[in-house]
Amino acid sequence: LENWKENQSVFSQSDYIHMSHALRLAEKGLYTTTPNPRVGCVIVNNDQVVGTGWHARAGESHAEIHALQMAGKLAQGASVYVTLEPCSHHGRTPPCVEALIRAGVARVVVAMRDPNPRVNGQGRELLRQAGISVQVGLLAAESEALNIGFVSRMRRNRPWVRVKIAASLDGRTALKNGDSQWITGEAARRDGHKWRARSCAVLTGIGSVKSDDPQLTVRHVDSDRQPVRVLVDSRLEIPLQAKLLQTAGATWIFTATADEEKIQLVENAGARVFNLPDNTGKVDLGRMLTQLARLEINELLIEAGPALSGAMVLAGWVDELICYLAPSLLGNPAQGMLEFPEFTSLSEKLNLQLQDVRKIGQDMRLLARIVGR
Ligand code: AOF
Ligand code: ZN
Repeated sequence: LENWKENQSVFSQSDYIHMSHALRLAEKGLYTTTPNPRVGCVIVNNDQVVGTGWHARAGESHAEIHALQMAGKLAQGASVYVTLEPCSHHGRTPPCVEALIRAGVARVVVAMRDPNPRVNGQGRELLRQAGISVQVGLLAAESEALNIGFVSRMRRNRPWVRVKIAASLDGRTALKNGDSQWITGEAARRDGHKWRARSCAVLTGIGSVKSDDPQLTVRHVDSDRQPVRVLVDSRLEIPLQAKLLQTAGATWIFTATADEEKIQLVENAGARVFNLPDNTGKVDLGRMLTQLARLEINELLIEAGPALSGAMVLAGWVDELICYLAPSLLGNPAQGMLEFPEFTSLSEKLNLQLQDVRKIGQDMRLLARIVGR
C-alpha cells in the first residue's frame, strides 16, 4: 500500500491487481525455471485479461510469449504486465521485445529491471523506441524477492546462500556421540525439502557425508527437478560407496587436493571435481561461490555440520538462516550450531534480522538475514 501511495501518479489500483496476478503466475516456476528467473505476464485489453503466461523452464518460451499466444489479436493496443523487464537478447530463445512490438501492444508495465547485463535496461529502451509506453518499478521488491538468487548471481557474481539448521531449543544439532536423527519432526523436515526444491544446489561437507551419508535429494515435494549436490571435501575423502555418488543426479565436489589418482576415481564414479585450494590447504570457499555462480547456481542451500556452516557464516558468505527449533533440550555436552573461534567481546557477535517466525508441526521455524557485525 505504501508503495502504491508513492507511485500513485504512475500506477493505478488496477495496475497493482494485474501485477500481483503476474507475480502469482511467476511463482509457479519456483521449482523449475532455474537458472532462469521466475517470470509471469498478464495482458489486459479493455479491462479484460486476455492473456496469461509464466516461464516454466530454461530453454522454453518466456512468460511474455505464452501470454501473447493466448491473447492472439487481442494483444493489439493492450497493456502488458510483466514481472521482469522483457529481454532484448537472443539467448536460448528469441527476444521478447520483438514479439511485443510485433503484436502491437500499447503499454508495458514492468516490476523490475532485468539485472542480466545482456538486457539491463535495453529491453525498456527498445520498447520505448518502438513507441510503446513503458513503466518500471511496480511491485519491484516482490519480484526481486522471488528472484533473489538470480539477482544475486547477476549483481554480485555469487549465489544467494542459505544455511539450514535443525536444532533443539537450546541450539544443539547433535549429541556428543553424533546422534542427530531426528531432532525436529516430520513437518519441519518436509518444509526443509521445499527449500531444497527451490535451490539450484544443496551443499554439504565431508563430515556430514561420513556421519550421515545423505542423499541430498528432494523428496516429499511435487517437483521433477533435482538440485545439484555440492560437497566440500578438502582431502577428497568421500567413500566411493557414498550415496552422493551412488544415487542419480549431479554431484560436484570441491577439493584442495591435486591427487590425480583420487580425482580420477571419484570422477569415474560420476562426480565433477574442482580443485580450489586456499593457502591453508582447505577449499577456498569464496572462489567456490564465484565458481558456482559461473555454473549458474542462483540459490544455494547449505545443509552441513557446524564447522563448514560456521566457516561460511563467519566469512560473510551466508545471506540467510533457516532455523528449525524443536521443543526439546539436549544440554551442554551436545553439539552447537556453528563453530566460531572464541569471541572475547560482544562487539564480535553476528547480528541477524528476523524475517519470519512460525510454528511448523510441533517445531518452530525462524528465517533470519545475516546483517553482519
Ligand atoms: C523475459 N521473460 O520469462 C524470462 C526472461 O536463455 P533464454 O533465452 O531463456 O534467456 C534467459 C534470460 O532471459 C535470463 O537470464 C533473463 O535475463 C531473461 N529471462 N526474460 O523477458 C522471461 N525468464
Ligand atoms: Zn524474454
